[in-house]
Amino acid sequence: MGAIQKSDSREQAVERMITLLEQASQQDCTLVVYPELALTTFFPRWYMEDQAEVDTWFEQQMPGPATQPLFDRAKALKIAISFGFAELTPDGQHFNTSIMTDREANIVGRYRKTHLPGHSEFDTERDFQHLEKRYFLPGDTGFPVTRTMGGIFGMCICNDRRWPETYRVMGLQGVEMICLGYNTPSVNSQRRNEGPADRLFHNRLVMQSGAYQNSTWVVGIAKAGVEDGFPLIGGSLIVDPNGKIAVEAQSEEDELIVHACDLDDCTFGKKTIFDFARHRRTEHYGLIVEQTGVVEPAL
Ligand code: CDV
Repeated sequence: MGAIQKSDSREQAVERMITLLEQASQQDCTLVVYPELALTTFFPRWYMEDQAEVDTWFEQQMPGPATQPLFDRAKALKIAISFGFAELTPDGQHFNTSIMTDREANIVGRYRKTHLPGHSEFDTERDFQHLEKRYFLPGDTGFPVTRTMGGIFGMCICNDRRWPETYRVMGLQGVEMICLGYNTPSVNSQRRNEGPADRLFHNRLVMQSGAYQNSTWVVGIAKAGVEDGFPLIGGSLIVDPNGKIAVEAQSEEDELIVHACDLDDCTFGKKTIFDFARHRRTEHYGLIVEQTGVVEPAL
């Protein structure tokens, strides 16, 4: 999806999502994946102190009044969908969430972002803010997978894609397709010379590795373009279970990319080099869960 400006309404975003859905139907798609925070601008770039204002960016119902038309159209076209939004739960918790539906528009999977990047207070050292740690709680879902449409599907969100643990936890549940959306600034706010070329390189690097090392399809979808003066990379792609890019977006506008993903293509890698049951050595992996930060050996 292209940019969504701060002044754009959810209804406008949903209208664009429905247009893409119609295009997908013309090409016989059975699943359409949209980006992280697909209904609004990437609001964590804005510093807000008033919680009532913050809450205006969140959805208290899914589907809700603005999103019901998307669910209705998806159901009519028999297309499963996955998209991200800011979720405010009935008990007042704030999450950066993605859902997935089946082809009848029933929600069959819900994932809440685990690896929240950024910071929680205004940071004068950065070129622009990234306040996800201010507005969201770390997800409480872990990385569940869902059996639907004859396959095993999982989700993660944006920064999660940079962490090998994300893919491996789903890989250990036999995942065959990981759907993920992202909003990645084109420039590193803490290192100006890290621009779009580096950002796109890392984008491909992490998703191709995650796909290959777990023999799964990865569908990574950008919100791209310039939102209120802040550029986001594009580079939406579909990676096959061998780690190769099957198709990649060419624009930073609303653009449908399509690929016929055969989930059986996951079998070869899962039965050979990445047959986890035969080859993993968990007796040596303890540090990964016992320790969060780096502990260097004594000098
Ligand atoms: N929305 C994100 O999670 N963005 C991060 C940026 C901050 C690096 C990302 O991993 O793309």
